[in-house]
Amino acid sequence: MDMQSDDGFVPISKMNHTNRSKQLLECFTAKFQQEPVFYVRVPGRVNLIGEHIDYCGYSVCPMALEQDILLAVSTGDGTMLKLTNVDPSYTDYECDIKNFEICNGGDGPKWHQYFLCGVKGLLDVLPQEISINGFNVAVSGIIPQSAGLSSSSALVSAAALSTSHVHNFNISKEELANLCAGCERYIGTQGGGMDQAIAFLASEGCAKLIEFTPLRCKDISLPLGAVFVIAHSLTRLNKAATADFNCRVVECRIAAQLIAKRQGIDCSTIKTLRDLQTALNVNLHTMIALVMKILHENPYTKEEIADELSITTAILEQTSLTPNTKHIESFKLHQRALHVFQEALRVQKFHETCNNFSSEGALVTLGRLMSESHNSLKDLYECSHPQLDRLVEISQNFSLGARLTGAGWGGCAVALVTSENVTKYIDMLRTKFYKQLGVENSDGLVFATKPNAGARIYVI
Ligand code: ADP
Ligand code: NG1
Ligand code: MG
Repeated sequence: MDMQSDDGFVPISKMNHTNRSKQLLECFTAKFQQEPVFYVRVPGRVNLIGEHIDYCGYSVCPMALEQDILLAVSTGDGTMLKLTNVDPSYTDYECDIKNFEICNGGDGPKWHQYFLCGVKGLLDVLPQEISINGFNVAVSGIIPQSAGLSSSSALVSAAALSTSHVHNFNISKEELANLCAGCERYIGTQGGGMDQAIAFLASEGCAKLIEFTPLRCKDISLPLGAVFVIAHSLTRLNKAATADFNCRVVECRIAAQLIAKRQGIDCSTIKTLRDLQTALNVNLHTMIALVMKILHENPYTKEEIADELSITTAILEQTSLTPNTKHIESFKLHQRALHVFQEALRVQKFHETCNNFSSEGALVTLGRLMSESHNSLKDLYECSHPQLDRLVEISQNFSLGARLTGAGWGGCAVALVTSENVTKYIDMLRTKFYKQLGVENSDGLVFATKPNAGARIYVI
């Protein structure tokens, strides 16, 4: 990683030496009978606003978390890659790094498959003159999993970063972010680039506005006194285990193609709703008006879509669907496209409000935008969960605003709370949410955040 210009490359003395890093070291030495030569840390993230729009090409507002994936690494013998995890429920894995396959079995990928995504992504760009080395890795992760805080991307990104460092390969953070966004798709999910971008480009103390194609990253200074508190709904979804996530991706793609066709644009060149907006050269309000005019609210059948696009259903499956969405027969194009354009507008407003914080009522505006975002994800995008809705509803009543964060279908909520109300808000959730579900100890399930730094390599 090219870290000469910033703090990405850090001496080991600056790493937080905690019980956790001690446990990781013990796990590493017990398994590999040697000391690690470097450590890699990649944070999880919370997305403040801009949900399910990165893969449509629109900007998002995440920040990095303190919760992270930490790897201890040493160069191995020959070309063997050996993985172990401090959590014994993840079984050890090894393979020849020159010859492995990434597969996603029916009920979701195994943990090592995420690691292999990062390895493969990096090896694919490694110049031929660099000889390929195996390596040994012990993993410690404390990002809640399948809960919308991006544990999967932190693992994929940490794998790519360790592969680059083992091979002494100089690659910029931006290149790593782009590369990791692409390689997580080997697991099957067709996500955007938000998680990997914030993992590499985050800086301490600010959230980021991440823009795509090309990837750009701007600081967002969060208003003084604004604290974002994360709460787990105690429901989860592994995004690679079902077709839910990819179904939304393809609904957005098809919505873009259908509007393009009606507007006389060659729809084979349109992959995202933003491609469509760029081709039409109009603003987001006009895009919303087009959705209202062109897309009906009833679900579209595959046949109707094929008819509209003047193609066969077989071609539709080939060009617009994914292997795990080919069986889907009904697509809600109006609702999904409407969410995307309205959410993109909310991101603009959120960013403007943070930049212009002196304006009266700014905190209230930010909170309102977050709550509107949740309502849209619940009603138009249908990616929430009843228990998560309940958590958000309780949170909205005791904060400035709250929403689900990440892909949804379970997972975490994020609420905007003034600093003086954080303790009160957390206590309220303990009583009104967790205790009602029989959970007496909610430590680690609800916590205040502050914007953390991006990926780092700690060298010895
Ligand atoms: P998220 O919303 O956290 O990104 P995903 O469903 O996309 O959730 O990915 C979760 C998967 O990532 C887990 O099922 C596991 O395979 C992998 N994973 C995440 N953290 C770890 C970890 N600490 N150790 C091993 N695997 C992990
Ligand atoms: P999570 O919730 O971390 O799986 C996913 C996508 C993001 C983004 C969000 C929804 C991946 C790796 N991540 O995040 O790109 O689309 O959902 O905003 O697919
Ligand atoms: Mg994920």
